[in-house]
Amino acid sequence: MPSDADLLERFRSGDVRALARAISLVERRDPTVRDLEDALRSDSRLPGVTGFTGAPGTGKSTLVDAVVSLLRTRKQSVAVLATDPNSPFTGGAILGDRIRMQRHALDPKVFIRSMGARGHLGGLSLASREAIRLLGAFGFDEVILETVGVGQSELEVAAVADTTVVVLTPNLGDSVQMIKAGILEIADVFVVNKADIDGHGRVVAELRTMLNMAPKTSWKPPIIPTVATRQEGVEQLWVAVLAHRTHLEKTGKAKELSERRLRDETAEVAAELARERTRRALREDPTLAERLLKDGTPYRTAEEILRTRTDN
Ligand SMILES: Nc1nc2c(ncn2[C@@H]2O[C@H](COP(=O)(O)OP(=O)(O)OP(=O)(O)O)[C@@H](O)[C@H]2O)c(=O)[nH]1
Ligand SMILES: [Mg+2]
Repeated sequence: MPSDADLLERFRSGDVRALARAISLVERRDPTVRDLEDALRSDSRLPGVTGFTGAPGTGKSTLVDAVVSLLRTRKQSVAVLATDPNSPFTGGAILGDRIRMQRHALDPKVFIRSMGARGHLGGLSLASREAIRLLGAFGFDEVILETVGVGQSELEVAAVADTTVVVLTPNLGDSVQMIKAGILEIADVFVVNKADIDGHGRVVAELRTMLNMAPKTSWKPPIIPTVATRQEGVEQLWVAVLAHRTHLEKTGKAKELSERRLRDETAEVAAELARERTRRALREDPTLAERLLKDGTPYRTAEEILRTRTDN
């Protein structure tokens, strides 16, 4: 592995391996990436960030692949971050079947990378936010996040993406009534994929009824039917994503959102630092640890640690 001494230079010159290396540092929470980030700050522009989430096998990767193709015909560069909440760190290895985008593998304007989330302090959102800033500094126009909708992962994606696309299909066995709680709130755009199979119309109709019953908001999530395997509906999908982006800009929500996220991210990082500091104090100070065990006072001990310890 090349040394990191010239990482900044290689990154600036557009060396994709330097980008991959920087994201690995982020993934491992290696603080040396901070110098790179500081140096890059002035180059940074934020890319458009679109998240795709949905149950396993709904066709997210196939759709994302089709969106990548569409964006490439428009001469836009695009990075795909595929995250799997069930996998440990991948070090950038492609998560087998989960990503079906091999046809873009040789296109230098397409960057595809997977990130594992298991065991990641602060969850996926901290790592993906940092990765998105790096991708922006590297010059990518668009970033697409794909995550399997299990556990909390779709909420984490929604916390990072400007626009969240929730992918449903007719053959999930669950009718729309059984859509996981919380999904309606995070969806900016619904895709009902696999429009080529039976039951599609019913899912669309049920979803529409359900959305009509939801409280009125300034943005009503559109429902886009697609056949990802045939690239059908993909242009309409992207029109909907861009319309949502325009809505965010026009209503001032884009600015509000990015400010709120910076505050939230800072709070999350602070929580993570405090956690690390506390674990270290308890590990390195047997007296403190013994007292905690004897008295059973986690709150008081935590407050004391935060009040009296520093990291250096
Ligand atoms: N009939 C039909 N099959 C589709 C369509 N889109 C995707 N598929 C198939 O559905 C299967 C799953 O597609 P993926 O794109 O891997 O789905 P995914 O949501 O990324 O799956 P995970 O990442 O494992 O959650 C594959 O066999 C696809 O070929 C579609 O529009 N119609
Ligand atoms: Mg996939």
